[in-house]
Amino acid sequence: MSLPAVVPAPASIEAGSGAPFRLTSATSVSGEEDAAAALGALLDARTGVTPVTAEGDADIRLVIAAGADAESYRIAVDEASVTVTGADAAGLFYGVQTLGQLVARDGEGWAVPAVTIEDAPRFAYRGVMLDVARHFHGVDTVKGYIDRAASLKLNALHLHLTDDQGWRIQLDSRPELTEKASGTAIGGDPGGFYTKDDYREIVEHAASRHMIVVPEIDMPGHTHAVGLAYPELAEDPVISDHMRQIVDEYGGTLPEAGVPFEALAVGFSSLKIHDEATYDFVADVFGELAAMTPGPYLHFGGDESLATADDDFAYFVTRVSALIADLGKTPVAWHEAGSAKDVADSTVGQYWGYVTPLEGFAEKAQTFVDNGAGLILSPADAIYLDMKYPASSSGSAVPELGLTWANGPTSVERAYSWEPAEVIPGVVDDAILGVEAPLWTETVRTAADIDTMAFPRVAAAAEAGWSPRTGQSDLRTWESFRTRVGALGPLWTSMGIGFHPSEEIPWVTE
Ligand code: TNX
Repeated sequence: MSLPAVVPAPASIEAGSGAPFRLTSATSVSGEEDAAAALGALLDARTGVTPVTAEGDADIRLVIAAGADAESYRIAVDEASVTVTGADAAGLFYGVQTLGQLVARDGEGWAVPAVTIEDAPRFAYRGVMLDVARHFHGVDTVKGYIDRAASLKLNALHLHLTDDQGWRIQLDSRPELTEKASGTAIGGDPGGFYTKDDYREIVEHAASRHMIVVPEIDMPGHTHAVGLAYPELAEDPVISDHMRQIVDEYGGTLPEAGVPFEALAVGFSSLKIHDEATYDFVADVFGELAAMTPGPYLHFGGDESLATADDDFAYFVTRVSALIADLGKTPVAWHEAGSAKDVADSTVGQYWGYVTPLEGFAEKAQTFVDNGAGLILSPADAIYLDMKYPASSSGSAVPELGLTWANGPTSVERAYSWEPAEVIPGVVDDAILGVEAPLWTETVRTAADIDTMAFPRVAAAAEAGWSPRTGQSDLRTWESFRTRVGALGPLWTSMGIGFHPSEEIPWVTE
């Protein structure tokens, strides 16, 4: 018998020999209340059957038993009962997600195959990033994305809250930011921002799904919007030939100081590096954000600062990383910040180069490894979810959504076929904090667009972050993955996920 399909692949899974557990309207559940509620919602959406709550040993038992690794869980299913044991609340939640994937049609009814699963994550940090600056995405969309990501055992939502096109988070210390720099987005679309209550709601919803929020305020580049609120902090835009080409190709107009920027080009803006007012601003922004954010990380960007001189960039990164560390938070920055040799030691680098690094990229990333803080891996030619999908063989054109700069179009197979410990030479598991799949939103305007771009490729990123390394499990192959993902089609549909029906995947319809 073939093994039931679980994504991301569990550390160990063994099919039992007995009959399956049958789910009926009489099925009872006992144990942890939050986990029972999560399971009830999942089963209701997938099957229409909601287990009844019972005291003591019910048919489905949801238990926390401390002692095993953080976030780990165990599932034992036989004909009579289902037991899910988490090492902690997160582990139990992940066990419930796996159980949701195991439920399958059984004639007219529903059943869970006899199976034993023992599972624990490979990496502590498993993230998705959503860019809400290029196009704004409201609280409900973000909450939906949290639910979707958590179902794949991802535990971090990185919000790219600011960029040249807009500032999306309200701050009491600097109200002009949202008053003057949040109203627009790419292509003349409306902007928007999160109030402090909105942000709190997102943080709380994430926590209920065992996710942290990692807020990013991108600087010293990607700061044109700051100049709309505080012209005195911003340098004039620096226009390159490359930018002229991008604006020719994708439309819009070149940036102009004091005018909202609605096109796609990057690398033209910079904060003033040698003005103390800049650091007062940075202190206000990260000070307030630290107080609003229970998670340990504050991301300060640092990517593509092409309009900032190299030594100015290093000076800025050194100061800002130290400022964040002094707030008691762990700074995170895109890997370019590793060119500053004095970046605060606790700073985590986020690598966005390719699966095979281009010249210079690995060296910058190495700084964070040498400092002992390590790396989050986001290889752009594999798990940048904003890259286009390939055209289907039926001859339809390359799908409209998405960009191509990172060796795109990016197939699901390419999103899957890389191994975290083989990206940067010498950087293996102990220096890798985890894996994160970014979704930039230059072309991504709606919740449906997010679903299409993320699913199924985000499942490949989840497997890279959670599952045993390539070669250490029979399940860690593209052939296995595509079959297992295909089996999730009906579950994803029941969750309302409008996934891209990639023809690389043998989708099951029920
Ligand atoms: C690069 S890679 C960016 C973003 C763009 C993205 C589009 C990196 C850290 N930054 O500014 O939105 O490409 O794919």
